[in-house]
Amino acid sequence: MTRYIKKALIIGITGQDGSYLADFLIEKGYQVHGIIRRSSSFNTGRIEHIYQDPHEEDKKLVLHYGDLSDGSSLHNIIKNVSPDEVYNLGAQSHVRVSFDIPEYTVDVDALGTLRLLNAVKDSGLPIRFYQAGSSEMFGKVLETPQKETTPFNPQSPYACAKVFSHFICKNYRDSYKMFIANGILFNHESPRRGKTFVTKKVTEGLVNILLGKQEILYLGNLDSKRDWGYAKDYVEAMWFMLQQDMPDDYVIATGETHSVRELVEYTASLLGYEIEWKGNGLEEIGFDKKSGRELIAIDSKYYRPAEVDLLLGDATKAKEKLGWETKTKFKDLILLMVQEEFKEKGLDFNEYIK
Ligand code: NAP
Ligand code: F7E
Repeated sequence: MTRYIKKALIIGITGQDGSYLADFLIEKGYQVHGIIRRSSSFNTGRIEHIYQDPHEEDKKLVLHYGDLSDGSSLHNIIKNVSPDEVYNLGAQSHVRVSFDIPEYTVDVDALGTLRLLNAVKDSGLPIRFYQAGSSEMFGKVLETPQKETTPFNPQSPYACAKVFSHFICKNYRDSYKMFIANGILFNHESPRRGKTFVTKKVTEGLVNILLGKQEILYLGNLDSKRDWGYAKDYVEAMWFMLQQDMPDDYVIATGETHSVRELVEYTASLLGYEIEWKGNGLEEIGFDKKSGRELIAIDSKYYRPAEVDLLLGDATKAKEKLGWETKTKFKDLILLMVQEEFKEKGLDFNEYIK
């Protein structure tokens, strides 16, 4: 019988962060439990490499059906699993989509957190709880760089829901003396990033264009700026937050900001293109200076009713208190995402780009 050091429950285990966190915790010697949603198709692609036959005993990874919109499932799972640590990474996490399905987003991203907190509280167990807060909560920023004390000014249903979750977590921490840490994580990306988020869309799209699998890449606002880090680095920070003597809130960021335009230009340069821009607004196009080929065009459907123009995080507190610092900055991150695009297609980036 395997001796696990602790039991963790991850809500959102099938997502980008959940899958990296599961890898990280299993490596540390945890037994990892994850909540997955019922789906008519497989949604476990990101955890396939650690998935085990459900009939195997004493597994390092155990999956349970549940949903943040269903409080009874959360209560039952918490009761049956009795985890030491709970990581709430479950969310409708797409900001643009949250404008299309605002009630659903708030139900899952705000009330879902409350349901989970109640399940943890009612269990009476000394569970440590991590809440996945977001730099989107800073919204139209009231201070730059943004840190733990910067006021929130959310600009989307997604961000409003995350602000609720942040404060209800603080409220439960203060009211019931629960160990709850709020992470305020700036954008973090990886080869496992969902395909409709901009870093994945750009790296995958431009590689596809180079390989003749796609004609053109349509994007929205090229001028918004983000502090982009690597998801694998960021899940370590979540764990550190739950290993402290006292629960607290932490900004996790790289301290660098880049525009979507720079993201396109840098990714293209790795593939041997040199991007030049012409036109304005919806008419703007990005083309390769050498061949004259059009690579980027604008589609208004990717614009948001309200945009977050600039995010830049100050993670000094995390460095001082958690000893956490990002290992991967923007250029390394984009390079590793491009290399992985080639690998997924059975190609070697260094061989191909000579
Ligand atoms: P993601 O890839 O979109 O994963 C979201 C996860 O939540 C998936 O496992 C998804 O399940 C699950 N989920 C969605 N609706 C659910 C529901 N009703 N009940 C239970 N689970 C549900 O997101 P991520 O990038 O890994 O982000 C993880 C968390 O951090 C999210 O809360 C996100 O809002 C937050 N966050 C992300 C970033 C970032 O830059 N990545 C930054 C700050 C905060 P399916 O696979 O079935 O869809
Ligand atoms: O957009 C612009 C878009 O969708 C980044 C989520 O993980 O991080 C993520 O939210 C920027 C925005 O991420 C396209 O307008 C231009 O300004 O990759 P994104 P996000 O909205 O910052 C935060 C921290 C979270 O918490 C969220 O869960 O890129 N942009 N053109 C585009 N964005 C997308 N998706 N698609 C485009 O075509």
